[in-house]
Amino acid sequence: MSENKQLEDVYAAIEESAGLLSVPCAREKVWPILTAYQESLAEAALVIFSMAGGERHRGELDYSFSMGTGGRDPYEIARSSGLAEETDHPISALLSDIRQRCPIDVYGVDCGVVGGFKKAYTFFPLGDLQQLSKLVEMPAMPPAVAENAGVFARYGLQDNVSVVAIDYQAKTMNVYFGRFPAERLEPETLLPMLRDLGLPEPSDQMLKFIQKSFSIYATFNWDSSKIERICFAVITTDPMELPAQVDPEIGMFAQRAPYIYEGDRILVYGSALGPGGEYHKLGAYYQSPAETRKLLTAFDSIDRGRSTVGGGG
Ligand code: GPP
Ligand code: MG
Repeated sequence: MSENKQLEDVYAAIEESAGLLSVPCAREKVWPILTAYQESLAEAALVIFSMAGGERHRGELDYSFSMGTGGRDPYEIARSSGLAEETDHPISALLSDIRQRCPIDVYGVDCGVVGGFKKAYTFFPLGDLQQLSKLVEMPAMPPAVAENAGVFARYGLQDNVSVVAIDYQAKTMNVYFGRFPAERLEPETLLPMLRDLGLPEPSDQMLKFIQKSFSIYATFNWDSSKIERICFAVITTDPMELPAQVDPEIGMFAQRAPYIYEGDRILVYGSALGPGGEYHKLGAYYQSPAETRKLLTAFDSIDRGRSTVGGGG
């Protein structure tokens, strides 16, 4: 397939997804981003369309894709293409701090149809998850990560960092924990951890959802020692998981988001908890090529027998 045809296909799918959510999609906003990352998209990247429920999140569709580590990093591309503003905020040095110190398997990029370029992701090798103690030594890391690291260590997550996300617009960063034993999710372990992190108690339905999660991620900023939110993600092909039940728009997206692989649609649901309460979200895999299945397993719990993904896979 020619690169242009491929970008046109991705663009059409973004437009269709935005349409499902009544999000205005302007070609002049999305197209420059697709062309800036054209080479990555041509590698048949993993492509995910995401949305979140509730008033605060309505009106946006995010599109994310994976990116190889062979060339420039995603933030360098964003800056050189004018998609990200230059800043003297410490966030601008974080990706290079991580690159210098950690093995990176693959990058990721996250953009909004409305908001434009937002995030860069670093995915660590599955067999070489990173230690929180290594992250906190990085000069550009928000101090809040060090301030909360003791809590994560107390609950056994210190060696399980699977991904870091850097949100250049929100000036926040996420630390993702993966491949942890199921016990970490049991209420006796989880509830004291959330309390120690200064977060409210989740509802009973969220607590039940959390039991199935393959990834826990916390959001930090540079201005506060407090965690902004914590999110639990469940990967499945079930279009009726909790977020779809509580939010009809999430349910609709779970049934109708476009995708181009065999079998059932792969869905990653999230439930997030912050000082303001809970909200839910969904990422639907649009493209999930065999060679990037690895990424899927990074977030998967197949090895724990708790995932319903499989089928085609
Ligand atoms: C979770 O973040 C999303 C991912 C880890 C998917 C990335 C996949 C790629 C192929 C790049 P989120 O969107 O739930 O976090 P936030 O709340 O910060 O938006
Ligand atoms: Mg998101």
